[in-house]
Amino acid sequence: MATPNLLPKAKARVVDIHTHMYPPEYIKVLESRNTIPLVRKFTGAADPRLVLLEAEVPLLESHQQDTSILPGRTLTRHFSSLEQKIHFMDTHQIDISVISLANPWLDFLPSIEAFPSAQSINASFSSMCAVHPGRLYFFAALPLTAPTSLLLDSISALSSLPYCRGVILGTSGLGFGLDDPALLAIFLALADANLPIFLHPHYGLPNSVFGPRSASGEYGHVLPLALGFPMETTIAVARMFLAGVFDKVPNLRMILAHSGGTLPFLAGRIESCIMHDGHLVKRMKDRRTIWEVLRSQVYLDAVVYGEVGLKAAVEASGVDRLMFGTDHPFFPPVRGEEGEEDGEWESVGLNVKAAVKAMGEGEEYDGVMGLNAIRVLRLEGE
Ligand code: 5CU
Repeated sequence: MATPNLLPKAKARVVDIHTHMYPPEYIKVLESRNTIPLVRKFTGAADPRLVLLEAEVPLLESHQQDTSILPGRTLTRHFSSLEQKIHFMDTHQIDISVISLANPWLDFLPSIEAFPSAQSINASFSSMCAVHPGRLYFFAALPLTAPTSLLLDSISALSSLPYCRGVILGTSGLGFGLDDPALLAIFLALADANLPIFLHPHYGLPNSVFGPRSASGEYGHVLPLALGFPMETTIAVARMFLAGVFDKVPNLRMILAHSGGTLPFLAGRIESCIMHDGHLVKRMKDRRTIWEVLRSQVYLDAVVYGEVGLKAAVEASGVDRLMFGTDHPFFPPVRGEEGEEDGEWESVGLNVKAAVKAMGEGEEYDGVMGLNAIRVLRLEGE
């Protein structure tokens, strides 16, 4: 059953900056695969399943013996259908969406395939945006495994696409993370092109930290998604900060998924650890603090599902740097009633309620729900 009166309507326009799609050609690739990420039909399930995460591998391997818990999640038409995206937006009174390819993007493809695939996916997103001008924009796929010269050309091409407003990146970089000095040229090019990075997790933490009961599926997706994802983002940004990336590329702008993982909560601890490490005090003596970086180069989405986390995000980055998101098509209703996915989603309602509780329904709420994104991502007037 749909939750009634889910969204207090913001007085200004509502923008969803964290909303994913897998274009049909990407789903075809997943269907052809035997290792994660993959799409597969399982006995006992009406719809194919999308299996993405390393944490899902143990269940994928044991499903023949035990079919009571299926690996992955249902691959609904919400993942690839433009019509469904617009229906979801209308249902939740979302005026504008900035769509992005979901994890794990093109990380699993050989570098020779990743670049043309990104071009095809970005072309698909451009065409989708053109069907609904003013309602859709996109963060482009940028496969860092491709040769740097191709990536630099592609960044310059992306900056002139009418609906492209940034790029979505995972945390793996060229295999050594985002503090790899080899990435500085890419970061500089993105900053020069005024294309922010939407940083999104995928790899989480090693399965061993979650234990055998999580591996058997007993704890569902709670540990990898609720804890592994945010820690991954936190670690990636902390590494960039310690490497001085933000000081070396002062115009680089990053939008962090899930309200920055745990950064707003842990920034003080990061600062304290730096201050108490003689070697870092010397090496980083002219640095800005992580608090300063959070308030000047970082934006956070408001996908944290609770008032306390959202207030921490507001305190860390400033209410004018926070932007609403849904994480659609992940986290659909689970009760499984016929047609329920076409109604209102509780996962959306949780983030809206958190915003109302954290900041009331005045100007700050309108900013977080849409006006900040319109300003930061230049969503006006195409
Ligand atoms: O349910 C999941 O695994 C996910 C995912 O993979 N990516 C995402 O953005 N949200 C949830």
